[in-house]
Amino acid sequence: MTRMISRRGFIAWSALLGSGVLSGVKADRVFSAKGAVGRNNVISTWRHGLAANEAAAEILRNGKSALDAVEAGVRVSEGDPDVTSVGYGGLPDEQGRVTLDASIMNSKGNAGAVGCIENIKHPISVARKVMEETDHVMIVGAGATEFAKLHGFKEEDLLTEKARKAHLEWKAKLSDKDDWLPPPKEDDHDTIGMIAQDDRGDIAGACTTSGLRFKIHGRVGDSPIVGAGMYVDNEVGGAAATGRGEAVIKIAGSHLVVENMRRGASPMEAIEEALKRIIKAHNGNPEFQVAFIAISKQGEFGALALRKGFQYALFRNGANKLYDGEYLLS
Ligand code: SD4
Repeated sequence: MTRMISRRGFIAWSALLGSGVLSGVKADRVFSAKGAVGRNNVISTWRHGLAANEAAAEILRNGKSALDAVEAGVRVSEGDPDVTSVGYGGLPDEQGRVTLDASIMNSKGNAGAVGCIENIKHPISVARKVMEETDHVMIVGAGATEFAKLHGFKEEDLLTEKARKAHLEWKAKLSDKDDWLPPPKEDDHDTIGMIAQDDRGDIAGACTTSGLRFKIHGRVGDSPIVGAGMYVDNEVGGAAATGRGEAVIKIAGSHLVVENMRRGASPMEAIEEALKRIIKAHNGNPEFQVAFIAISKQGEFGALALRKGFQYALFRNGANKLYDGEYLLS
């Protein structure tokens, strides 16, 4: 059943957040007044977004740009071996190879991305190099690793013992009943998408992932595709996605969220409309998770998922908190 978040619902939702009732979290005014440009705000996906937000906030406190903040922020998840869907420690593809996707976008509308890169721990920084050192947007596969090495990145084995064992176990259980894209378990969707707004009100975004576990070798998801996994327009806002990348790519999800905001939708309304496109495209009942986070230029926030279980981390007014995401399908 689709839960309707009507305009009235949005008002009630924001009132709940304001009163701290929702998720048992004491939230201050999450939605700032229209016209008031937010300062030093960071939103990111999932629980590991908390540590990533801390790193991003530290950069912002030092007066640096939203771009520096999102890069530093998501690098924390990339470097954490316990985060099994991002960077080092990410679960491998069907061949046991860890292949990573990442994209970054600055407030000037420039973007860089890498797809299916191997043996490089911080693909987000390679994506930034693509943006700043070339006139290309995206480099993939062996070319991306080669590009990274030429720019001084160290080649290293990213397959942890935990990830290797998980792959072996998956292989041992292989049968013709296996689904290449099985429904998510709670801990399967951990891509980090992050949108930050700095002291000047400028917005930047980053998204980095090892993608779907045990995917077909060479599969690239939404995360490195500018406009799908992440998008920023500094006049309007930014958005990032997590979950089933194929569904996000097909609606150019993050771009759609930003364009909805351009037409006057709040971040929550903008996300709801995008998610409803996915619901419609899957006969009213997509059997997977997708969630978006968004920040508007005015410093408003939104985070919404198709299904229960999504969490996001929000750094605002000096406080960094984890929230349970609202969702549309029950
Ligand atoms: C992908 N969107 O590769 C990513 C997966 C993901 O949390 O978000 N996991 O499709």
